[in-house]
Amino acid sequence: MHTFSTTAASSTSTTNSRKAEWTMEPREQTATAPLKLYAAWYCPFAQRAWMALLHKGLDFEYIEVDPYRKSRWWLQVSRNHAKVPVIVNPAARDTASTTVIDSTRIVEYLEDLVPHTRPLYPSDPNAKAELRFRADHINKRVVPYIYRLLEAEQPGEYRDTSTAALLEGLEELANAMSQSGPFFDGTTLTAIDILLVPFAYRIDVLLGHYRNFSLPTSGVVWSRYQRWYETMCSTAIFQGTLTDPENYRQHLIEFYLPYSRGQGQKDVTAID
Ligand SMILES: N[C@@H](CCC(=O)N[C@@H](CS)C(=O)NCC(=O)O)C(=O)O
Repeated sequence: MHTFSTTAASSTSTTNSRKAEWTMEPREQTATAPLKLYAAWYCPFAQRAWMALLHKGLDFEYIEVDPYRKSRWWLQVSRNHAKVPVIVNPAARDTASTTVIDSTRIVEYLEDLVPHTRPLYPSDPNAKAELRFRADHINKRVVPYIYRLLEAEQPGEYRDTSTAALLEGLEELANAMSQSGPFFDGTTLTAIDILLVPFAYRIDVLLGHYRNFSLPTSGVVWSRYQRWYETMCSTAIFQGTLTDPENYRQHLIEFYLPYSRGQGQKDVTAID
């Protein structure tokens, strides 16, 4: 059984028993009520938002939903986007409630909310622009190819081109990683680590299982990537998002079986 129910009657709020472990006294939080994170346990995009919340030590309520059930309630919560993650910052005395959709925007929003608490973006505008460039790279040149390769059940051109594009996109990232590490940009964890690791994990677990895919191991660049990946998987904020940690890997594999047969969500495979 998952710690988090995946049946998720869409209006059910799941109060997690481990919540106390994740929440720290917010230093800069503006709203008095906790943020609401609408998420799904298997979703790498939601994992980004969750990790960022943990990193920032913000007080939040985790609400498990089935984003594919387009109930009126869910459409209304998600501003008709109907995808997890969604963050809602409830109305406070002098502010209206705010709803933020899209994982990359959510990470930025959490930074803006508490910029001085364990910053995720560099203050230097040039370094920040560089980080955003890498974030776009992950979203456009890595993520779609993971889903493409996952849905490529039959060997052939689609599978081969997806594999090649994924390797190319990842190698470019690995080349840009700090040489001394352990994080992407050096000694401090930044947004780029959070944006990448949920997908690095799906490459390892899902593509490893369904496509017998593994990354090259030789050479300085791939060793760097591997070291980064192991570091990130061992962080408390990554581990803290693995619902039912001992069985998470297996549950993920089971959940993505339809995807591996070409029956998954299509828009995640789209490329600009
Ligand atoms: N670009 C979005 C993608 C989010 C996304 O596709 N989430 C999936 C679950 S992993 C979802 O909610 N799918 C529901 C649907 O497409 O109907 C983000 O970064 O947050």
